[in-house]
Amino acid sequence: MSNRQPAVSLIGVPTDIGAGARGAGLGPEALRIAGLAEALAARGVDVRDCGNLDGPRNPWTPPEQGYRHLDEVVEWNRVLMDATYAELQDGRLPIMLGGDHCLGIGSITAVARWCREQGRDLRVLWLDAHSDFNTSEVTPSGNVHGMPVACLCGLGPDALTRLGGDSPAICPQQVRQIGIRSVDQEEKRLIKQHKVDVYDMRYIDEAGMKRAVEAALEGIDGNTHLHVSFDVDFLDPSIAPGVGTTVPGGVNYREAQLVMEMIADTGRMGSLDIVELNPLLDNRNATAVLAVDLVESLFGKSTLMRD
Ligand code: Z70
Ligand code: MN
Ligand code: MN
Ligand code: MN
Repeated sequence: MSNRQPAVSLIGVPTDIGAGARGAGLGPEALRIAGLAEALAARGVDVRDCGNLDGPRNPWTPPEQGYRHLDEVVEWNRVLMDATYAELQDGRLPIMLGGDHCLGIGSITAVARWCREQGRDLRVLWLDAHSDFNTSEVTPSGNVHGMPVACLCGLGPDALTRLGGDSPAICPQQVRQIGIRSVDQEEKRLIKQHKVDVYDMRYIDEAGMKRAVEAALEGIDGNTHLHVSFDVDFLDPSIAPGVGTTVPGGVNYREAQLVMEMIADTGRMGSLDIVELNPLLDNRNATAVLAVDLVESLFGKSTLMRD
């Protein structure tokens, strides 16, 4: 085992503030119980568990002007942005333990700022059943976990698009989405208008996961910081039932392992989100155990010794 592994920091964000179902706030503890820190340590990774961040409770109220819980969403993301930035400054690879996917705004805003300061190129790999590109005008739910990519690209309320000061935090050309199979009607129009690069399930069926990942990783080099935002509903519900919205026809076990192994092979992953795990809907923590298994592959575990 090599010592080329980066030191990692686990940042627990126990909230379902942007979700459509309660329970994702229990995700960080479920991932810990599934042995995330121990699995990474066993691979020679220096692991710091920063514990859980604190933030407002979920008031579970209906949307106001197209957003549910906007003030609370902003507060959680502000706290997460600061924690993520601090770990990056400390030379560590932050792993955000969600929590719902609205938290991608805070983590990626921090990563984008850090990359700008370091002169690094940022590429965001969005592994998800959903595109998460809604705005308050078109959202069917008001749930901010359906909006983080749009917010990061400058579409959304100032409080979220300007979380890090500058807006946009990233541009759509830096994003690659894989596993997509549920996009709302108006959201599709926005995705096309902003030219987000989407490798949906049809692409994966026709071309194969290998081609999808090769295309998504094309152009990265030694100066690239790769941020992986892993929404657990990327996976097929038959293997990952513990998510708020199951969408059939998802990524299977072997495809998921391949994605993670190909990312590991680049050696460029600099930050990671694990989001939307909902232990209340899980089957004896199986989805958390699978997520840990996949993270091990992200950190270089493969069937055969390749190095
Ligand atoms: C739908 C919305 C969503 C989960 C993201 C769903 C969004 N597009 N659902 N992640 N689990 O309400 O915006
Ligand atoms: Mn810390
Ligand atoms: Mn998502
Ligand atoms: Mn999703």
